[in-house]
Amino acid sequence: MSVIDLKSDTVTRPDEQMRKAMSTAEVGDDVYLEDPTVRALEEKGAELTGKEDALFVVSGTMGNLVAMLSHCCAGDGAVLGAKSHIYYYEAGGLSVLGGILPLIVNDQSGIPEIDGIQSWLRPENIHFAPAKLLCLENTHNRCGGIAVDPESFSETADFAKVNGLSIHLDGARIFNAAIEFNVPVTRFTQKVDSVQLCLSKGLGAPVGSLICSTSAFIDRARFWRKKVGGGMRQAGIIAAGGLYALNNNIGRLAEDHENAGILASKLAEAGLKVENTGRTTNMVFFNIDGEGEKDPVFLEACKKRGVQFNGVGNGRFRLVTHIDVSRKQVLEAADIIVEEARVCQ
Ligand code: TLP
Repeated sequence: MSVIDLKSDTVTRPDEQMRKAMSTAEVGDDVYLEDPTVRALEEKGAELTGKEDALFVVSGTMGNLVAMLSHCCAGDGAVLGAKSHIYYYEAGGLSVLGGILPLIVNDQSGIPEIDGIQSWLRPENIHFAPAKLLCLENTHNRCGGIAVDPESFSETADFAKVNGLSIHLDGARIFNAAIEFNVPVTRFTQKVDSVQLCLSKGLGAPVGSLICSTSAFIDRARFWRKKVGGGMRQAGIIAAGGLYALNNNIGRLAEDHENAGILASKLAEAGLKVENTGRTTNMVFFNIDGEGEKDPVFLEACKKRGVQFNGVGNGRFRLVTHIDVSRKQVLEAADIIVEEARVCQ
């Protein structure tokens, strides 16, 4: 039985051409700044995002952490969406390793509310941890994979800037947002001081993320990456996969969005409760009846028939389309999910 894996866009495997690029990559010791392939990847990331420089890190989580450590000192506050990946899914690294206080704001629409950000802009006072940084996320994972439009994004970023906050963008899927609105990725990245982008999500590389920012910031980030044990040696082998992805796999993200749209329509037509968050990119969220007690049974029944995906709690499920799932498989998966949901509900 072939498996249709919709758990995440992190599950992709490098194809033949990407593997060839990796196996033939020129390498050196990157801690000595001697790996030409890592350097080429960093230069490409900086060029695409319109930043001066970039740094290759092992994961999105490390990219966000190292960026936050480079922006803030212990005791500083970072304004974060309550549903942001940094707050929800990164094991509290910012507080454990950086002594940074999360200042939480409602981000139900995919972006922190301006009133909420405002409420953390408190006067200097010995009682308050000062707000130093605002973190944004685009596309927004837990809010349905929603792509935040360039206008709302700019309005929020401009508000933060005018009020003296630095801005970090968790752009794990920033190319999905750019493709969705058919704008250059710089429409988003020019509004922020630093961006973390993942090579190992929809872009299909096996490992890695880039932090892109000014040269001075990247020097600081390199220092922090070393402190958290992220200095790599002949990393060109994995960087080559990322470079191949940036050169070849950005445009095709549109296919994943189309496939997610088809999947969402199929489930909705069959009467499943599909969340409609507007620009949902490569993710589909849907709900089945109950408080979550049927979730494991439903997931297992689909898995037994070759369709894998994750529950995110209380009868809510996420399906993610990606480079390793074809249109035909998406249609097959929709039929199986609908049938098993009927049995479970
Ligand atoms: N997200 C993963 C899980 O951790 C939930 C997924 O399957 O979607 N920012 C965003 C917006 C992300 O979605 C993720 C990964 C990360 C950062 C972290 O990236 P990695 O997994 O490379 O540390």
